[in-house]
Amino acid sequence: MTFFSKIIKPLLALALAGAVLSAEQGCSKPASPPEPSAPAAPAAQEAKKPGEPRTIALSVTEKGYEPSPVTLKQGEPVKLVLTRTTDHTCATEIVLEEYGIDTKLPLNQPVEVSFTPTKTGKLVYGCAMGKMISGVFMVE
Ligand SMILES: [Cu+2]
Repeated sequence: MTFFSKIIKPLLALALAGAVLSAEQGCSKPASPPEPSAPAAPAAQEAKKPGEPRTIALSVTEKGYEPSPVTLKQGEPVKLVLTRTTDHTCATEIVLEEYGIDTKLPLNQPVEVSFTPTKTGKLVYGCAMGKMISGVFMVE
């Protein structure tokens, strides 16, 4: 059986060598960390940037100033965007003496009024006739 062993031994040796090689390849693979499929997404940007006023849309309808009451935060600047949509009431402006506001509201034209509430509590604004028609901010 020398012929057989002469053939088999080299084959075995080759097979062993192959096994060792593949094992070495397996071990020598660089242990690189898995690549992230995409770079980390930047944190979602907030609609309101720091230092920018909070925007509050108010309508002036036949029911008055809407919505009301609106809760505000003390020290947080707000930008009111008022749109008067009716000509059937006397609420043709917004008056808020505490913050020096007395602004005409042309029909169907958004008007911006900005202020920063400095005191907590109820804040009543309204029309120019003693706030016959009025709305309320609750400052917290
Ligand atoms: Cu009035």
